[in-house]
Amino acid sequence: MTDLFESTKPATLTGFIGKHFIYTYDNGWQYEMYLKNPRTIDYRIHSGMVGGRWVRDQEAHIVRLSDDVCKISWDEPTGTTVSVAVNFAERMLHGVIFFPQWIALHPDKTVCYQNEHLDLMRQYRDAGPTYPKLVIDEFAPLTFVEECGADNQTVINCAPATLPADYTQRRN
Ligand code: FER
Repeated sequence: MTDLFESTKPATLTGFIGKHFIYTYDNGWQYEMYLKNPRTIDYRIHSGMVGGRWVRDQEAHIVRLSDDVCKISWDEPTGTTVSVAVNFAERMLHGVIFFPQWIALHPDKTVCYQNEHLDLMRQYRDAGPTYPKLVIDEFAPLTFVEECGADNQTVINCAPATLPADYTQRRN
């Protein structure tokens, strides 16, 4: 029986935890993710259907697929589910996002600092409609990657709109 609050294999994740990266899906949607610890991610959405949304301390399932490749999967309070496979050697990821129908109809309802609206997001989720889901399947090059260490609260700590204009333009 897997402990619900433990990563599957935390010892295999040392090369991935602390990574902070910015990426733009081939459909133009720009995202930013921080692998906070073996069980947790923070993120911001800079553009796209739910641009402006940001989240801290989302529980996630993070696994190592090779020395350079990990997979991050999670179930949002909104009912959106996401699975992202990241290849740090090739600086490329592939994400699949499964949006409930209510978000496809009213994406603006999820554009907020989610941590302050968790109960509302669960109410929206339970009210639906859930189906048909909107499935987004896209590759994204990583345009910026840095190491920030584990459990760093300063990496994702403000809304996307309050960042300097050139924040997402940094390339490395
Ligand atoms: C991602 C793809 C989708 C991502 C987050 C989402 C942080 C969506 C989240 C949401 O709308 O709830 O790569 O990375």
